[in-house]
Amino acid sequence: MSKPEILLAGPYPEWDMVDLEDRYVVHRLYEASDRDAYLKDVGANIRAIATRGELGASAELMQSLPKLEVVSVYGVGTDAVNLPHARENGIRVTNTPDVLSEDVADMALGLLLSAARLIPHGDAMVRSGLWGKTAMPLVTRVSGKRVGVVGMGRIGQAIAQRAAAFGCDIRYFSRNPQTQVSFSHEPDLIALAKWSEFLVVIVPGGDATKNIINGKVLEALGPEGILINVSRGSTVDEDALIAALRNRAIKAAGLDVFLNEPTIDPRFLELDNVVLQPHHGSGTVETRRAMGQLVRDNLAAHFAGKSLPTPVV
Ligand code: 8YV
Repeated sequence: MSKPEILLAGPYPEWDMVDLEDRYVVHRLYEASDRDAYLKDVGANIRAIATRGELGASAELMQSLPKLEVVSVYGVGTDAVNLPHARENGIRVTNTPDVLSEDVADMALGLLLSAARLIPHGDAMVRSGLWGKTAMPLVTRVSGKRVGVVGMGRIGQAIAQRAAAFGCDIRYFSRNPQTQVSFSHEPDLIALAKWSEFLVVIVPGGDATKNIINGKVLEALGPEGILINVSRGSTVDEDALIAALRNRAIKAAGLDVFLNEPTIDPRFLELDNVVLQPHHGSGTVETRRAMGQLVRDNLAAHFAGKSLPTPVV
């Protein structure tokens, strides 16, 4: 039997490629200089897309693949996949939940510690030989503070547990209270921001949460407040955030996600009160291996006619 043909929307680690090449005819969209011409050339027989969280799959891409059956996302977020289009056209969609929650939560705490304790600043000071010549500023304590978590899904819970281990007081905002968690639900985001010393954003991306962190929320967080975003760039109004950081309307931010990745707004680079990461919350060997395995397990289950391990649609 001939191997099914699949489209890779973005690169995968070598350990996934060995298995993918073994089972499928793999077409690498990201290597094409002319995407449209490439899709015209190879699209007719493609039955699956293996994509990444930030790349997703647009309706246009799916439309260009008449035999498309399944989209497997290497990531938990499916905001970049046109889910209504997939639903209407009987295209299955899978993602990689759970396996990345702990690492993304670690990144949130890492950014919080970095932004509050000025760890990148201290590192630069030591490297540049300024230690002893200039004073390291006194920094902000993390333990025991009030932490607001925006979004209390699996990753939000992992963040809250970590902050609780630091002796922090935790409240969260979400559309509905989560009955399985013991933290206090705050239905008003502005009230949560006012109460919080640190505000950590981990809601799914997409239209429902676009710019949920706006100028008003940042104003409520206030000049001693620190914002952490490990969700999607779309959840934060970047103009408002840059203005708030510039004017010291908030103290600092730690960001793993941006609107235009990887070509982020260059104004971020001029700020000394923001810690920047290249969307790498899930980027540990352990988690990326598990994510790749789940992508491959979903594809294998689909082509074997079995139920999908982690279906979204
Ligand atoms: C990944 C993510 O970095 O899970 C998600 O939704 O955005 C991240 O875990 C990404 O999917 C890898 O490309």
